[in-house]
Amino acid sequence: MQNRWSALVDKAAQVATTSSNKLADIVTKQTHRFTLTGLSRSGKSMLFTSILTMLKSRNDEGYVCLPLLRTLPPEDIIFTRIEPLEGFKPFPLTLSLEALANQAWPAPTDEAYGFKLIIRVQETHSVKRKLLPHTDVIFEFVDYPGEWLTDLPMLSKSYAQWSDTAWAQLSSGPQQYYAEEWKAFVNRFDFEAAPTRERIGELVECYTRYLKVAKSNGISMLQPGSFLLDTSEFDRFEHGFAPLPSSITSDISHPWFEVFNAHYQKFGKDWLSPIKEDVFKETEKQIILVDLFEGLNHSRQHLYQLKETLSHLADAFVYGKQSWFAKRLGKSPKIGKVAFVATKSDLLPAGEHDNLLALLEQITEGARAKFADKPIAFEHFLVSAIKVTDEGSAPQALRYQDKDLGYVEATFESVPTRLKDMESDAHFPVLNVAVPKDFKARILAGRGLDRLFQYLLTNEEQSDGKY
Ligand SMILES: Nc1nc2c(ncn2[C@@H]2O[C@H](COP(=O)(O)OP(=O)(O)OP(=O)(O)O)[C@@H](O)[C@H]2O)c(=O)[nH]1
Ligand SMILES: [Mg+2]
Repeated sequence: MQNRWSALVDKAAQVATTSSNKLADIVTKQTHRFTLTGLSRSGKSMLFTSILTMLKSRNDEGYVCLPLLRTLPPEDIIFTRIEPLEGFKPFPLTLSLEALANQAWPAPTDEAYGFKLIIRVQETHSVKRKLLPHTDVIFEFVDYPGEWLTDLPMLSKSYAQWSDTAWAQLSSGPQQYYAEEWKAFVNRFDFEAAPTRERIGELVECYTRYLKVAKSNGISMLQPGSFLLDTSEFDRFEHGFAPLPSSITSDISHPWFEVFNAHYQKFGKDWLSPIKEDVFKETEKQIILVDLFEGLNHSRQHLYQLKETLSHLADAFVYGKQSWFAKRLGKSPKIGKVAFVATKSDLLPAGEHDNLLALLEQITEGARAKFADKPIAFEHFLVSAIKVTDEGSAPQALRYQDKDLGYVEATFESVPTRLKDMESDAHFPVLNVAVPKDFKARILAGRGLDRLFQYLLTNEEQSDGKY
């Protein structure tokens, strides 16, 4: 109990040289920045909506029986406050709640939003309490379109490297079936003719069509993801590019190589670099949200594809890693922490959660292997930002409101815990659930948020991924 805040209030000691009278008025501030990372549709915005709704409910209605902040007894919290985050538009909570009230899911995110959560905690340790009665723990949260994350690795690749990789990728795995039109288009395309604005536009539009079709079919490794966002400020009509066959990318004097190379550089410099600076700043702990259901719903190949994507993006996930590691290694023996969190766990009966967790651990294997030589502790756990299902008549069953708003029951087979156990042509049907009318109560019934907060707030280790 006494040490609960030890990880957070270490800094208090730094100011303990001033007289204690003055210190009684001082509120120590500690800012922790967390960007919940996750691919598009992984559940970032819904999770933010839930966190904010829970906190508001806690403040406005004194609703303390939340799973949230179980590690933080109400008597230790003087207040929680939500404030805007400088440099960011406020998170559109009202819009999200309006959507939910209309039984629709919040819209996909198309730009960056932020908010600050300030938790003023009472110092429980008697000596420190005398000196520093309060500590403001400030969390900065940033939400962003998942497509931006997918693009970050492009910053460390040349156009030719990116193009060759993207071409190889779209020619393999389940995505090859969605790339047929694009490849046929390129085969017919006359690269001898000059790259006019119009012809560049045609090529870029055809490639973007591939990206869109592949995305709607559950493919995650799609670059540039920014082209999928019609609101993107990067003008893909003016400065777009696409991967080209290696016969062209191997000739740096080819006019099409020259023009796409120039556009690619501009994309990196004017669009991606500022996003990386502003949104993907260095953070202390990493939380990576993973949606396993899209893959389960499609095929084993889709899950392998997700595993590959996470591994490709591993460097982007653990952003700011250079200085992050240096700082941690240089100043303290603490190790870095990365949590992989499978979202939407309410879509499965509780009895299947262990299997989902095992699958998550398998999907992250490649990403974790990339950091085998780094001092990082990985955690895996499950979360549901909202619980849209109810228990069914049997342990393997769930009840829910389907799209036609009928209240139905579904019975589940066991989730495959190993990818190789899943038959190659099998898929695991995933519920298509409507947002229930009592969405607010269902947000408060979300699972795993306490675990998430505990992870953010303390340095305690957890031994398993269950809530
Ligand atoms: N059952 C269930 N579905 C969820 C939950 N969270 C999200 N979803 C579903 O997943 C979809 C995507 O969630 P978002 O929170 O919008 O995902 P995101 O990561 O913000 O996606 P982008 O904004 O596109 O990057 C939602 O529209 C819901 O259909 C959850 O806790 N339970
Ligand atoms: Mg979003």
